[in-house]
Amino acid sequence: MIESSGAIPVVNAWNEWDTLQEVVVGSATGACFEPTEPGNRPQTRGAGAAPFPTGPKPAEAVDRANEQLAGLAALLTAQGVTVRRPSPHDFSQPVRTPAFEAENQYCAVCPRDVMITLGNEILEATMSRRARYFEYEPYRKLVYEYWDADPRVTWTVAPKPTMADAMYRQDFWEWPLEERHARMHDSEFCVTQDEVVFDAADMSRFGRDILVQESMTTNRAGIRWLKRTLEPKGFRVHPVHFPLDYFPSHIDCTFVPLRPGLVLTNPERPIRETERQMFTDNGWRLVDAPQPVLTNDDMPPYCQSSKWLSMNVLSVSPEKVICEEQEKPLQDLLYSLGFEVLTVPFRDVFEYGGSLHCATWDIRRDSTREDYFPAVSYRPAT
Ligand code: DAV
Repeated sequence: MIESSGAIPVVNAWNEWDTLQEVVVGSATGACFEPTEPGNRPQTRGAGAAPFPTGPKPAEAVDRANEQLAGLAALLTAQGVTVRRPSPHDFSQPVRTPAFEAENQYCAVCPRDVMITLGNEILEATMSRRARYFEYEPYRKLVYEYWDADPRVTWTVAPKPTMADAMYRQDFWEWPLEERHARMHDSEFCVTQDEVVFDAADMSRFGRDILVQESMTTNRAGIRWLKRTLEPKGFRVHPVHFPLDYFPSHIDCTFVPLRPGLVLTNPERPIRETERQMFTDNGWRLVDAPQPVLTNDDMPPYCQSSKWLSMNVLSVSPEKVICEEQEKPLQDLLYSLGFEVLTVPFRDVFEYGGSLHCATWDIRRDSTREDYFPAVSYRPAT
């Protein structure tokens, strides 16, 4: 039974770094290969590689990932953090709505993509892909438990988009790289602007300020919905862009806050100059991550994410960060910045699209809402 009488509400997280008390760690049980659909064209890595598989992942790949997820859960438990897990879900079931069909669903490895804690509120994202339409389901039992346990907890579900063919821009996948370069400031990707679309992992929390990346998985209508929903609650929502990332999806391999005043940045994906100013004007340091140990070609064959999963770290506190075991150059940088660094092996989770931050959803941190950007030029919702 969850305690509800504490000074800190059962659900309480205002940023990405304060001392972690309770977290959900994902699970690979029942995972399937992500199907090809208008919002996703998964490809096996390597020249002349076989077509991308469909249906359930092999038991051996699931077991390896689950072992590493259990290792992360054990490390967090040893740090005094309460760890929760998703409910079993049959991802091999097809999805059918009046507007579309998908041959199977995906997995519950990355709760970060779907669920976000914003203060004392749980928000379920719209999602952007058909196979992930019902991905909130493995987390609903937990949501009800938190919601039942403490009247201070609120729960918001974003409007579900149709995910009909017309919601997607099919030719996006055919654009040559030169065209992507020429259009890098347009922020037009595989989802059109007609419906509200966002994945939770495109957001990053900085107290009363929330960044939202415009991406393949979050459109401008999605950002507008977030602004209008969150600003009356006292948040300021800032759209951000990383123009050199031609396939942006989720902000947590690109711009990763580690403590007040410090963001780990991706040297190949600088933030738009005008958006950088909010940080420099408020005395924040942006520190580039070192090159990852793996190249993009070395990533697991079925992994659809980039080598920058290296910087997808999880903060246990403003002084302590969990980093993938083999990422020594990043560990050295974190030591030099004054962090205690904990490590776990996590490579076998990469083919499910995420590393340590993606595979978790922080429920409670010892955290209050603060203003880390007193000098900010800010445009409210339109
Ligand atoms: O850099 O490939 C991966 C994000 C996974 N949720 C990248 C982004």
